[in-house]
Amino acid sequence: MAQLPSDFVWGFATASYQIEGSVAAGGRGPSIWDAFCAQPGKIRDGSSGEVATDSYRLWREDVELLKTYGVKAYRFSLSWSRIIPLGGRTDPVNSEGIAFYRALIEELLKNGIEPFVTLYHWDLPQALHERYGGWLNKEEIVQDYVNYAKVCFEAFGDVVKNWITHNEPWAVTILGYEKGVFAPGHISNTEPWIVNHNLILAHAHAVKLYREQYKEKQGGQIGITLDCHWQLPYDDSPENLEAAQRGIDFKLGRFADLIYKGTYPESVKRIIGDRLVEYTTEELAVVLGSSDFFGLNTYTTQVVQPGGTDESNGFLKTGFTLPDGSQLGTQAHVPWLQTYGPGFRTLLNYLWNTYKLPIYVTENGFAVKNENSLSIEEAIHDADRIEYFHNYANAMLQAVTEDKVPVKGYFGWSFLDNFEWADGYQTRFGVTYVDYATQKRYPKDSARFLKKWFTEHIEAPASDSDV
Ligand code: PNW
Repeated sequence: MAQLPSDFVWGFATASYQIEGSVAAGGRGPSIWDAFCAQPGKIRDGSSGEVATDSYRLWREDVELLKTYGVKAYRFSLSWSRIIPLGGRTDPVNSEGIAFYRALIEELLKNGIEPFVTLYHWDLPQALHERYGGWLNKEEIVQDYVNYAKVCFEAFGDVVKNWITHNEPWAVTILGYEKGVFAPGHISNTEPWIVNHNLILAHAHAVKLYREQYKEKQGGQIGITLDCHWQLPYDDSPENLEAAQRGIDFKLGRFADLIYKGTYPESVKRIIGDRLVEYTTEELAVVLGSSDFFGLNTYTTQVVQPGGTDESNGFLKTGFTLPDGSQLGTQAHVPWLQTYGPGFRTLLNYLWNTYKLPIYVTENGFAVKNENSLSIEEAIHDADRIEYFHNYANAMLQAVTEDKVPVKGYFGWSFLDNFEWADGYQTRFGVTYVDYATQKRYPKDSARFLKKWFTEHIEAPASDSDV
């Protein structure tokens, strides 16, 4: 049977604002998500991350559960405003916040679980947003982000060997500053490109700092996580093939081509014109090559054609219907997701051939349609999520063993049902059911499925006698 190499890491992912709760405890300062949730109408069920899965208090129990899932690694994010409540480089560091994450990291390591730590999963300190416009202010935000990163490298770098600077800049720029559906809720056609620039610069300067001052003595790696849906042309006509490439350029290339090739994609230059923020030569020198690996979040494939009205995707019509009228795969609870493993395999090949870096799949997962209206007993038998993971895990296995794409790790999204941003608590992505009334956790069948799948599909380490 084909297998992944013995050093392949796998586990589950979460993010601070989606699970921690205790937003006012332990000295934490507010983030832009606290402020966004407080505005009426922004979150579908009127909820917020105020309690979430209560993991700030239940973290020991969470680590115990992770251990029973047999994971090798756990990806979580640090809350910037728990560590520096007001966020800035001259603001005080909160020792209680540091102690919280330190204890979590040590507990993971004690249980043989390797931490993958995201510095920024969207919860900007509200104070920085109010003080100078947050991500819109290059001079300030780059320095403050780098200072925050430095505090984290100092506090945790002796035990954390895997760092992710940003989670999905696409969501921050497009959903936060173009469409206004994520914090801070801005609607603009210029701001996304300013934020695009500043996020990449902040990332690149944090990586520069890590490489110059920490990498050697701490021995870790650092990179960025970008997200992409594979873009499947509706058919083989030249306009649809061209549209698919444009879709990749607008979703991924706007970040990846800068970081890995030092330029914006041609289609982005053509359509956005002088709203693109040019990089100075000095800036480009810091940005180019500023990631040790390719961090990938991916959930689905879109069928694309030209002729749409949405500039943010390069004017494409996107859907899931194929020319014969059939659907690509099983529909999830969220409208943007259907199951389609072959697209994942093609995407992994595309990334390897284009950017030539080892890949970590830092998120991949599925929300079962209407899971929230089922009883707990029904919900834990999550057949559609198992079908999804079965498809995607096997597609990845083929990419690694047959196509020779160096995928080094895989994280299912998510460890727990949690606060699904603007969807609130109605959309459940977890392999663990969370009963929000009691905060009790119930493993779903998909958690057992992945444990078994990875046990069977990772090679046993070479024993002494083989050496
Ligand atoms: C990711 N889309 O976000 C995030 O990293 C997670 O925090 C989140 O919970 C998870 O996916 C599930 O949504 C996305 O509109 C947000 O295509 C939006 C999209 C995709 C991913």
